[in-house]
Amino acid sequence: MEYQNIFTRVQVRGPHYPGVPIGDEEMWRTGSPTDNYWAGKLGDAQIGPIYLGPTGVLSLICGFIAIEIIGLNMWASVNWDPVQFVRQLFWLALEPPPAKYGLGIPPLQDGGWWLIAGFFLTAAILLWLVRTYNRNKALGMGQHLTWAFAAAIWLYLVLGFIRPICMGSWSEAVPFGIFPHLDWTAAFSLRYGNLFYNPFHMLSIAFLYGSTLLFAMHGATILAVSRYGGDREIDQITDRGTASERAALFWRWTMGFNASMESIHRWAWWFAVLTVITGGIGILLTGTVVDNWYLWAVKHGVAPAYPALEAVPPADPALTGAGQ
Ligand code: 07D
Ligand code: 07D
Repeated sequence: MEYQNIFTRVQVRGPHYPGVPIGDEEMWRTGSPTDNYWAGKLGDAQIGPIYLGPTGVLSLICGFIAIEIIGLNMWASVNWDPVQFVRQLFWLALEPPPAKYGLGIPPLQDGGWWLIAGFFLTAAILLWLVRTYNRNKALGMGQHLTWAFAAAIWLYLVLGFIRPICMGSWSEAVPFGIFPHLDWTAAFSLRYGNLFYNPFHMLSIAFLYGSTLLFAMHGATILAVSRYGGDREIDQITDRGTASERAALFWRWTMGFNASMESIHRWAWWFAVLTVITGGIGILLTGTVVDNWYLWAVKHGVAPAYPALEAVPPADPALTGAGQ
């Protein structure tokens, strides 16, 4: 059968394939496969069977409990009015406890629900990490996905768990809510003297931007040689005149250097992973080691100091004659 890629209007419809045999664990692989037209537009048209397994099921249950607690608290905050719940959903929040409780257990209505929801969300995420590990292992794969996910979880844990513990208060953590978590992000930056001057925020941004650049370069390069089968990576790696060689030559001719078919994926992995690793370091240092990133930057010659206010008194309009 002729090979089709995502830009053709023909959908790939092979015989359904459940995946390699997994012996005793077969019972966890559920659902008979179906074909979906829209899934076929984006990738493989076959949906399922999915492997849930004990950690998958537990993770979903914990995630459901977390969302339920968050949602019900938000709904309660608009007096159980369903219309206002939907209308104000993006603005509603479940806030962490106020500072007076420190790391203690607060009453349910005053941050207790936040703590419980946080526990279940974290359990869900960690169980999903274990599931990622197990599925990679079962397929004989490396653990690159597990480590990458763990890196993101590092930032998540710094934001909502590790740093609040270092600061001695849950009130330092992020609220649940769409816009409230953005307000928290902006307030955090202001409170600690402008996060732009945090060198780890700078690094994180460089890796984030770098990730989009690498993704664009790699995606575009492979699509550009898909007419030579470049998307079928394996048989293209060593041969002369192949898609791979053209892809490599393009970059060597353009900038004198080219990644290899393997190393480009290492570039991508490291950039993505370093975004959240450096980010987590930056957040962990904030308020614990550095109180004001602007003053830190002035001290280290990164930012210019503003003139001291009292050195430049505002001109008195009565004396300058302004407005007369
Ligand atoms: C596209 C993969 C799919 C994932 C999606 C997100 C939820 C939340 C809400 C229960 C790229 C699923 C969303 C599960 C459900 C409730 C109340 C990934 C893709 C589609 N943020 N953030 C968003 C989270 C932090 C910031 C959007 C999570 C920090 C800014 C979404 C976390 C800071 C902006 C979201 C988290 C921060 C956003 C889109 C956890 C600093 C935006 C995310 C667990 C890093 C953007 C309205 C997306 C937006 C946005 C989720 C943490 C800053 C709601 C789950 C505390 C500045 N964040 N965020 O597409 O539109 O990611 O906000 O740490 O502008 Mg955020
Ligand atoms: C949040 C990792 C955790 C997510 C996990 C996934 C689920 C399930 C469900 C799909 C995103 C959980 C999954 C729950 C999903 C389904 C079904 C990764 C997360 C485990 N900043 N800033 C960053 C920029 C400013 C601030 C990073 C730019 C201002 C704070 C990034 C600008 C102020 C924090 C970045 C800018 C400010 C950050 C995040 C520009 C606000 C952080 C990297 C151009 C006024 C975070 C060190 C990331 C960080 C962070 C970019 C501006 C505040 C590089 C481009 C000055 C408080 N900012 N920022 O990948 O690490 O997040 O900082 O202005 O905490 Mg910033």
